[in-house]
Amino acid sequence: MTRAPYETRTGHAGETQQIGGEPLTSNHGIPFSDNQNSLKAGARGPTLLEDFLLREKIFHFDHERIPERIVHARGSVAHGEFECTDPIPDLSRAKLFSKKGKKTPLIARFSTVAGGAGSVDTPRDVRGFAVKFYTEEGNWDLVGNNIPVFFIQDAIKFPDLIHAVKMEADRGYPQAASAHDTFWDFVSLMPETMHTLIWAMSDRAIPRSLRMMEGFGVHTFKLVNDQGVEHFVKFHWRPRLGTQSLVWDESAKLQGADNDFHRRDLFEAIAAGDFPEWDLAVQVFDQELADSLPYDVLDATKIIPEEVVPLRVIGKMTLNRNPDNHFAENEQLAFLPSNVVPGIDFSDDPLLHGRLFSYLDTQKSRLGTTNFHQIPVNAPKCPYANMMRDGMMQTHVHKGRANYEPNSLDQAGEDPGPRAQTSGFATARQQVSGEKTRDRSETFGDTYSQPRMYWNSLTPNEQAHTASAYVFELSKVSLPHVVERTLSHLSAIHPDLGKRVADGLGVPPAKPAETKFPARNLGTSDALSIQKKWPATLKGRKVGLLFAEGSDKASIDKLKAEIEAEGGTVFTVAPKVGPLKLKGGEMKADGQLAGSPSVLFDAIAMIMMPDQADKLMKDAACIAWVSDAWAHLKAIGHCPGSKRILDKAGIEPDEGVGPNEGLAERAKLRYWDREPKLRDLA
Ligand code: HDE
Repeated sequence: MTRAPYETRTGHAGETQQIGGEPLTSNHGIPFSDNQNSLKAGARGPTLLEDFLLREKIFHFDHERIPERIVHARGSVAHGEFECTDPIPDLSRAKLFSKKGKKTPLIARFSTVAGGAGSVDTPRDVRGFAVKFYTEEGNWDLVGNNIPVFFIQDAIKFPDLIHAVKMEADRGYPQAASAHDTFWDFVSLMPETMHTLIWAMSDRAIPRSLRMMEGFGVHTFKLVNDQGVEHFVKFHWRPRLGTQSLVWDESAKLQGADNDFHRRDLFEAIAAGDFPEWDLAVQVFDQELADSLPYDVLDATKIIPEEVVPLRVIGKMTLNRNPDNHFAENEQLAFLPSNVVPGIDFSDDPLLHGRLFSYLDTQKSRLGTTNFHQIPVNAPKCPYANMMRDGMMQTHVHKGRANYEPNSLDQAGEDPGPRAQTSGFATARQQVSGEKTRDRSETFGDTYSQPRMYWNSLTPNEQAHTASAYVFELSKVSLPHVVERTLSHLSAIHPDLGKRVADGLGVPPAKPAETKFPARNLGTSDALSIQKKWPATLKGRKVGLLFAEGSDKASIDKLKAEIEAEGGTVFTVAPKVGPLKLKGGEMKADGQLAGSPSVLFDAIAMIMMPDQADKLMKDAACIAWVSDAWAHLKAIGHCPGSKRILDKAGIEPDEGVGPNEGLAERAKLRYWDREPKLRDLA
């Protein structure tokens, strides 16, 4: 569209200005002549109620906000596509899985759980991992998390869990944090939370990037083929960049350095054409296998280890388009776990059943209308029609006399309207019997064995991080009986865990909690550890490069090229953004030192002349830059001139620290072995 320049009045009486673009109009199409001044009785007189343009603008602004999500309020979205790589028509009649190479558009939203919409990106928290597939048979919403289990077994406990973790009811704090009395009071009274809790205390809950998180459907679902044969299924997302995490001190400091660390990282990667990818994998099993397991597949606090039921990759998700508008595509995006397509069905997981109600219900409260499905980001991309009519903000103009079904008006030559189809979604047939009861199945009873398996599967360094996270959280709990009760659960999971956390707090270990189901040894699963499968790669990782006036431009260019050749990116940092005069040219820095702490990067490098290094050594921001990178177990590169900064900060050379030559290789890793030298972990 060519945008004609138009004339508008500006600040002072009589002045006009030519501005590009279409003229502004009211929401009812009436052109504005002046968007700077309200209608007044004289230039210095009172404002007139008659000014319908002013009133409409303020009225609209006053109602810009809609209620944020009650949980998962803070999230980031991206559009993309799913490509089927290994069709499974034998298992499911869902068309998106029917042919190799078949593509389905989608939108993904990643979120934190506890904080509000304006809270930070890197607290210790479970992350939401929700994907809406716009299939040709309607929308399928796979609304999962980055942790494969959930805190509770029954939906009736969800409001209590969320009340307990959110800001405390009287004081209104803390925001986006589980380290407080009410959360630990609740979870220590609910032993079924212990499995998800140990995941949440591990490095899984402080992801390095949304692009580096696994995702899980959590519940057991069903796949159904066109003969009606059913299998149980668990869905898994595996990031092609590998699963990577932050260290705790880094994630805490990131909350000051960049509140939007994850959202920015996702947006910038997609804008740069560096599209994040995940494999979609399924664990498929039948009733016989389910019956043979020492836990219940309907219990969302349990996993099925990959070693028991292997993962089969069936497709790939690529996120390749950023949102155009945060409100329209993120705030108005509404997921419904009840959105399944023919070929996918629910199991009897009682947590899932509560969700089937809750999400539909919440959208009415957030989006204000039963017609939220007509909002572009929620609308199916296939035709849809039924006899549901009217309601607030209806945007369809339904035609014809018949708004009921069945009808026979077609005999009179009118449109008969939509009919139910035999090929449509049909719930898998299932015998159901039993007494009406609020009992919980005994098969859900074992709450300690799988947390023990998780603990035993971690590397020693991951165990130390996990035990230290419990210590951190419980050190913020002011009620001794809650601390003691929690310790008794940890001792029941594993005596070593219970003892280490108690030692870290400086209290005696507690006796294991009494239980009908003491922890059994279920062995270990290497797939549960992040560090055991941590990839050595620069892809998706960022190196911070500090330079100053007089630095050698050729060395900067060379290091940049080496890092980029391995798929990494370089962010340059200098005391002033410049352009600065360098040896061999001029350069502008991407960021200023005080505003670009090293927590923003996966590795750091310095290139500068000794006189500039001497000057910078007096700047606390520079010392913090290197000592934080050291403490966060990152690779560090230096030139001969900048080595003295490392000496001043007391940084000893190790495998990760050395000259800039070779940094592109070293920057592919974190240096876990360095940690005992610099941090006293539990
Ligand atoms: Fe949710 N959850 N949830 N949840 N959940 C919501 O729906 C709820 C649960 C999850 O990016 C709400 O639209 C109940 C498990 C994600 O928009 C709400 C129960 C899992 C998102 C709701 C659960 C999740 C939500 C809030 C216990 C992982 C963000 C706003 C039965 C499998 C979706 C909304 C987005 C959001 C209810 C448990 C994941 C209130 C009642 C288990 C990723 O309806």
